[in-house]
Amino acid sequence: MSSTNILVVGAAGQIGTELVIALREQYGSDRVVASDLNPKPIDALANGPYESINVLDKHRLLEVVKSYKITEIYQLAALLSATAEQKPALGWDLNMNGLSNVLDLARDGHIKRIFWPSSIAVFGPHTPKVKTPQRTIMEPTTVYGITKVAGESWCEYYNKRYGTDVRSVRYPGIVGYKSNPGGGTTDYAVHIFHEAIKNGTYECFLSEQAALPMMYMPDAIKATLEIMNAPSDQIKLRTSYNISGVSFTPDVLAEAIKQHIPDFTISYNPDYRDGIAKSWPSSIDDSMAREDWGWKPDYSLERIVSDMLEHLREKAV
Ligand code: AKB
Repeated sequence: MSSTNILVVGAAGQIGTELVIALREQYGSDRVVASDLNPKPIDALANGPYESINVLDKHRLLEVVKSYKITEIYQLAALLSATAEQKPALGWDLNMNGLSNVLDLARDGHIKRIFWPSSIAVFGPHTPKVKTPQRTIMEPTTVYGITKVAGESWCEYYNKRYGTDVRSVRYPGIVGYKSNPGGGTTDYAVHIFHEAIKNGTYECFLSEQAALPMMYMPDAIKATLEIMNAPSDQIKLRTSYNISGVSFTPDVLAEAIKQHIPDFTISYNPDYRDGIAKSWPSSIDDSMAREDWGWKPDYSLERIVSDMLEHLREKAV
């Protein structure tokens, strides 16, 4: 019988919610502890153990790790790109010290394996934009991106110095219907679907040509589970792997939605998030993830759009 006991920190967020659902399917609900700041779980997390944890409180983290005999932590608690620009000091503190606290639990022998997400935000305006390679210029202009570059090196340092089994992927923008994103530059690509169904129109905070790498949630969950389940010797990079799904502009996404909702209209009112988007790649080369642990996405833009609309319509009735 598996002796894996999992703690997901930041479980009420966009990816955390769906990851807990998938992990509970794989390991059984009792073995996956969801945690977030809220004292009570959101509905989607209520079918298994839940603990209120602030990842900056290392004593509380250790208490929960010991009481559930946790072996693996998925550390997802973070301020995303847009929110961190509003609160840079908190962004730095939460994103760096949250990671450090979890890495220290592994260094000190309390847990065996860590998943920590990096992001396309590690790249910056001087990075080659198209098919951005795994190893290239990384000069991010956002505090979020800076914490992700530093965090990647911190993970690699712990792996080399203490043998910490930490694994990571650089998520692009994630599109999904079960949970809502919060505080990201790529969030428009989820909001647009909700507004298309509810009001038939959407005002976009990015400009129409802001091309960004994106991925459907099932692919993001698949990548996360695959990298965590891969044999350790296949994980040759202990910084973080580029992974790629699809790439599109708001304009192209709107056109794809119009194929299903012909009257749908979009208007553009770009704000500071457009500046962030312009500093990021438009597409990603993920050949190292493909070679090392067999990564391959399943969803095209057309499939994402029809699946999103179908599920959101079902939810609306
Ligand atoms: C964000 O927009 O901040 C995130 C990300 C790309 O990491 N979705």
